[in-house]
This record gives sequence, C-alpha cells and structure tokens, in this order.
Amino acid sequence: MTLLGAGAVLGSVGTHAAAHASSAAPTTDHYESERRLSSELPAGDAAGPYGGSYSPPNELDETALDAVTIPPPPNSGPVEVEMTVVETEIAVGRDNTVAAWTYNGSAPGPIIRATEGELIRIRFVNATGHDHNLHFHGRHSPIHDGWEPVPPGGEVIYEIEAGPAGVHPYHCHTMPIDLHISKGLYGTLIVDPPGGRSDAHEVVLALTGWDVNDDGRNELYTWNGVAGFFEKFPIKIPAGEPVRTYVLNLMEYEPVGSFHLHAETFTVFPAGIGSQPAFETDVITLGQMERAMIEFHLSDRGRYMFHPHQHSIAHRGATGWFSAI
Ligand SMILES: [Cu+2]
Repeated sequence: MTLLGAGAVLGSVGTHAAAHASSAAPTTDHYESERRLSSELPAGDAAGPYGGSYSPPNELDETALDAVTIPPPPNSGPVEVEMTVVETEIAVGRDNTVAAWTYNGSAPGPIIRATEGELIRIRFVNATGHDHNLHFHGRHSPIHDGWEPVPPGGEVIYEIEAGPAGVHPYHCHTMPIDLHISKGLYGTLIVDPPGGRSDAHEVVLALTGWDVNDDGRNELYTWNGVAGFFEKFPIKIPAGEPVRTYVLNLMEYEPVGSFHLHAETFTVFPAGIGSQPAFETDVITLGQMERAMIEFHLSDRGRYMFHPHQHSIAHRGATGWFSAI
C-alpha cells in the first residue's frame, strides 16, 4: 500500500499508514456558531478560522499527535511497556494549557499494541504526589486488574494476557476516578487476532474532554487530546483504500459521546471484537469507555467531516476531517 505525504507520513504500520495534510479549513457559517460558543471559554481568542480557543495551539505542527493517532506496528511476541505517571502542563487549545496528569507525558497516553494471547508486561511507576494506578479493560487475571492505588513514588508490575482481540481503553482507577480520568490518565490498547487483520490505513481517534477551569465540567473537547487538531490538519487517506479507525469515548463528565462520518458509511465491530461487523451505519453512539473498530473506504476524492453528534461537543473542539486524496 502506497504511503503518501512525504515528510508527514508517520508511524507506518506494516503495510498500514495514514498521514496528515496541512491545509486551511473552509470558512463557512459553521464557524459562526463556533465563534459564539468560544466566548464562553475562560481563556482564548474567540476569533480565527477554526473557532479561536477550539483551535490547536499555534506551535503544534501536523505531526504533533502522531504518537497517539497512528498505531504502532502489529507484533507477534510478548510486549514490554514502561508506564510512568507524570504531572505536566499540556497545551490543549489555542491559549489554553492544563495541568494534566499523564501516562508518559501525553494525554491520551501511548498506544499499546499486542497480539491476542501474548503477555503484556507493564512496569508502572507513580512519579507524582498523588495515588494512581493503571486499569485495563478487556479480559485478564483479576490479580492484575489495576484498581489498587499505587502511592507516590510507588512501582508495580502488571502482567496481563492480551485479549480479547479488539480495542480496549486503559485508565487510572484511583478515587475520585472522574477527576483522575478528566485530568488525562487514559489511553488505547489494540489487540490483534493471531495472524493479524487485513491491510488498511489505521487511525486511533479517542474522544476526550478538558476541564480547563477546574469546575467539574468540560470546556474543551478533542480527538486525541488537542482541540481542533484534525480540523486544522485533516487525516489524509488515499481515496478508495481501506481505512480502519479505532474510535474510543474516553470523556469524563459527559454521559455519552458519538462519532459521525459525513458522506460515507462504515461497518462497526463493537469493542473491535469479532471477525464480522455487527452492522453498518454513519453514527455510532458510545457511553463512557465504550469503543468500536470501524472500517470504510472513502471512494471519492475530497473532504469528509467527522464529529460527535452532540454538537455542543463537536463545536467545542471535536470536529475533524478525513481528506481522501
Ligand atoms: Cu490517578
């Protein structure tokens, strides 16, 4: 499968790849509503083509989110992971920085990938002043379920057998859990079936929210951690070639999220489990920590918008584009 966008092609996944293309978003009435909404934010410039505060920080380039967007290559053996909880400032929108709690310095944390049945061995270090831990969804020994608090400076080894084949979130499970998740302690585990999946351009899209002003509610929403990122930097896909997207709802403080793709339908594998899709649609609705693997082709060249169909979320940073080239 041909890789596109030299210089912006990142994280080739075997024969899988996706790339970001930089181009200006269209100016339409769509943005008028964003400008109105942006005035409610505690910080930020309400002007701008992407909706002011709902735009990515100016210093980020099109590669800034590759590590949490492009899955690592499939692998057939045991997986070793170093996971350290660190507190760090993250620029999550133009003129908006949060004091985040993160796995390895980013939110979402690193994409972990393993083959079903293989051992994932995680050395977990809590390098913060609060209790934290690391809990995976999916199937594994309850002894390594990761709900027990690990104190500041603590270290623990989690050993889980990857499974079932699918896409599973991980997150901190320390009380108060809503706070620990909202501050950034979450990420994605992809489990491949033995023998792997069919060739496709692969992308992870994790819906998240940021409580910028610490009032227990989200003010910014993102795909993969930064407001407006994929609106400014569309995800570039060769027209007509298969696309596999792992979609996760990792938002705290919202009962439900969703993913809607414009101008095309997709097949859905709930939690990524199973060899045959459960149904075909253009919107999937996901409760907290729900996720799906979806597959589609973008047959015609052009831009295909995606966003949650909760528009108060979509308009506050969670609208993006696939660009079929
Ligand atoms: Cu925590």
